[in-house]
Amino acid sequence: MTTGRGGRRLTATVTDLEVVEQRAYLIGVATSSAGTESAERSLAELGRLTETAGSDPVFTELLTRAELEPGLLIGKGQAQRAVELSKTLDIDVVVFDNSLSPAQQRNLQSMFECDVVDRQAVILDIFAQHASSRAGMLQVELALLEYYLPRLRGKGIELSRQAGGIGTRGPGETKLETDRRRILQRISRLKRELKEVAATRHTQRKARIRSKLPVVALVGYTNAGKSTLLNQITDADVLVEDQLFSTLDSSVRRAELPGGTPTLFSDTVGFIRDLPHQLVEAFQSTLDEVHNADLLLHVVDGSDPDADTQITAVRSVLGEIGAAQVPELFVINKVDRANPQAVQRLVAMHDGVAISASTGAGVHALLEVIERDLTATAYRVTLEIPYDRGDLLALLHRNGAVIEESHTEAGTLVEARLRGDMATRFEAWLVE
Ligand SMILES: Nc1nc2c(ncn2[C@@H]2O[C@H](COP(=O)(O)OP(=O)(O)OP(=O)(O)O)[C@@H](O)[C@H]2O)c(=O)[nH]1
Ligand SMILES: [Mg+2]
Repeated sequence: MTTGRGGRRLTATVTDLEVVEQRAYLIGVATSSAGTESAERSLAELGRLTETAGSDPVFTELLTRAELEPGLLIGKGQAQRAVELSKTLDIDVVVFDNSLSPAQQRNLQSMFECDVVDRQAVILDIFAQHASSRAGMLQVELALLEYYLPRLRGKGIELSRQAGGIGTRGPGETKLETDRRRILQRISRLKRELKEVAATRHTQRKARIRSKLPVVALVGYTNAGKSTLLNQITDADVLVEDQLFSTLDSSVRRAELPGGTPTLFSDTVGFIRDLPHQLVEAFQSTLDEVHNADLLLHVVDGSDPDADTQITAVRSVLGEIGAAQVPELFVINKVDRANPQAVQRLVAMHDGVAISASTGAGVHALLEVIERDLTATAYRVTLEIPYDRGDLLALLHRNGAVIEESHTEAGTLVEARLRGDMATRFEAWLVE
């Protein structure tokens, strides 16, 4: 039994009578080298994540250590204190902000009477609750199983003691499979099904490429305002919510830029620091939208004091999915409530455009910049340049964005983005 997507998810007990909200105890660990400030912000974010997952963060604590312990992450004494406190506070789940290795998770779990999970498990749990399309559910389930498999004990039955909290949910209304052998079977089934989904997506994308419309992908930290911007640009009706990871499926909408260029805008899943790599892998086909885009709009919440860290986290995921080479335009959003100096600094630092996706301020100017950027590199081409035409290769490097180069018998195979006039100039060397 659950509430709708907007509200907090309520989990019914086995008897289906009593509604239980997990009481969570959040622990962050700062090392002297990394400093406490970023650990504090990350811990505050974990609080929001925990709430989004439907649990109640009743107690939050930042521990400091010279270095992290391989066995327990924290010191034995610190762990024992936390065990006592969790009993006193009647805690259902202890959530570590730092990632726990499977061994650390098991060791800690054996000390506590309640469940012990980490930030990644919370993110996975939110994804499980928000998945709604078939592809989204398959992707999330695959990520969940791959995350939990090395964390199972024995045959795996003892995944979690409490029914229906972080770490037990599958996507939608399903419960997570907890038998090792069945998990392995399920993982191969999911991979097969996802291959089929990816093939369909590939066909759709090819049709789009044939239609030659440039694709602009909105990327950014979760809650930065990507969906709001998509709605503002294209009059779409994409779900916007003040919560983390509202959007899991990509949606593509068409709009005309001020100069009349028809363009496809694609909204997709938001990123976060320490995004579980199982999720990034499972979402590969969704994220192909980003990888294959002609331009990335990197939407930044200019009103968040943590904007710089968020930008770094997003860029690191972009690198992980092989999208680092796609041209990127920074959009500093929420200027209606941000500190003007902070916005100015971000704009100058990233050569960005300041907007408010909710009021629409700056959005027209943004579309003009997008149009200019697109015409600078609108055509993605594969060329084969003969070895005796070093002059052409040099021209390409000067005037286009070279994505990849390899060598064949006939010459240099180059994948690049070019302006329309340059693409025409290179027509003779185009590879179909
Ligand atoms: N004040 C203000 N709020 C905004 C602006 N843009 C978006 N928001 C709010 O920020 C919250 C998140 O917006 P979304 O558009 O859902 O963000 P998102 O990047 O799509 O988030 P995810 O899909 O969860 O990754 C919502 O409450 C929006 O109303 C803006 O320009 N100004
Ligand atoms: Mg969204």
